[in-house]
Amino acid sequence: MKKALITWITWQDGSYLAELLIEKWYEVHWLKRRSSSYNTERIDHIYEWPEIKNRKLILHYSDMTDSANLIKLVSEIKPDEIYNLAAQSHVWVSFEIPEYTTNCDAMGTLRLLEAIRVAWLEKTCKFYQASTSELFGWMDYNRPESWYNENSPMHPRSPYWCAKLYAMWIARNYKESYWMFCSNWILFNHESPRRWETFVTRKITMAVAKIKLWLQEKLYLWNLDAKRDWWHAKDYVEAMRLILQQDKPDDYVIATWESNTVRDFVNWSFEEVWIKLEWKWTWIDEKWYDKATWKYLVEVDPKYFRPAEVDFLLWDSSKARNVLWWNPKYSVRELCSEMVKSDIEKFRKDELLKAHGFEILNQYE
Ligand code: NAP
Ligand code: G4F
Repeated sequence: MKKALITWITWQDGSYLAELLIEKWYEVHWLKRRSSSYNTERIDHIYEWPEIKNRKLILHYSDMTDSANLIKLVSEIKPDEIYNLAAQSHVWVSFEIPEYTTNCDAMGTLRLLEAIRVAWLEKTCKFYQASTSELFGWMDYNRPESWYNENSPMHPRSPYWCAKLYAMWIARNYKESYWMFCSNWILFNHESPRRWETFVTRKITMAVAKIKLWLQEKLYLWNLDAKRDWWHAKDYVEAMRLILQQDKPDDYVIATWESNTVRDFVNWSFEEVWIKLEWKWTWIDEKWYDKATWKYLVEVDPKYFRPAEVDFLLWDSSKARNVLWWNPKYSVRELCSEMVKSDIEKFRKDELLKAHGFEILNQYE
């Protein structure tokens, strides 16, 4: 049985990856940092699986800022594969806490690589680093040849991306210096019902669900014209696994070639609940109202402005498709629909629970 170490599975990618690796008969070790509130709702169900009786999902307390603990764990577990997913991954937040973001995302990766060396696992342990598409900064809309690939020049535009750039290069450096198996995966935005609540897609689908259920009045956003290549996180974790099954380490761009605006995602989400939006310019910004009721539902709030923004990127992921035979299965509209439905379900249950207690909830389920 292969052993995998995933640095954190409490959120989106880690939870899907843990499911996938357990299905493939891995012994999965996962790291969790201490929290004063429960944050394991995305993985609690795995412990209920019948398969888990014969397979293993093992928890260890740790933190990417604690070198001694990482060395101890890697030496004890002796994993065959490490998937480094832990990060302070919110771009806007990284402008507020740049030092912590660098400590966790950049130095944390270095600590983990050193832990592999201290444990003498350089030749046996494969290392996967979750890198990000926005390392490349701007692109020229009008020049298709400027689509980015693994070798394009980089220009990160936030403390988070600067930290991720370091993490990517230190992994490349350890590959060249110590002949370690280190692969970087340069990812575009991937989303799901398990996405953290303040990323734009989940913020939108949660707001749409709450507006539909009369629990919220308006949704506040900012740059509605920003374009992203959103795809389902389930498609992406399959690529993660494939990257570590290759004979040689390498870096891969993972993207889908499709790009849509935040505005599109807002429209699709409201369409899921049969609300048709119409927009209107005021003297300062735009507002969107429900065509049927004339109620304003979406507005711009400058609070969310970023000191530097990446408006648009296009990616060339032909290497991943040709070498890994990776092809996404979900479309962006399916993703949006799944997220809205899941949020409606979630808030309905929460409301039932509040109103009638656990007895009714059990009947509902
Ligand atoms: P996420 O939802 O933000 O989850 C990040 C995980 O890192 C959480 O489980 C969090 O644990 C943990 N973490 C944060 N600070 C930590 C620390 N100091 N020590 C240990 N763990 C810590 O991220 P995601 O969307 O699943 O993405 C996974 C990885 O892919 C991240 O490295 C991200 O930067 C990268 N990535 C994601 C995307 C995307 O679109 N999703 C795109 C490109 C790259 P807690 O639960 O304790 O907070
Ligand atoms: O959902 P976002 O916050 O994601 P962003 O900044 O693209 O970063 C995500 O994807 C990266 C990979 O491409 C990852 F590296 C990173 O860890 C993270 O997972 O914002 C998407 C776009 C941005 O242009 C943002 O300015 O939506 C715009 N936006 C407009 N209004 C908003 C909002 N973003 C957020 N979070 N909240 C808003 O109200």
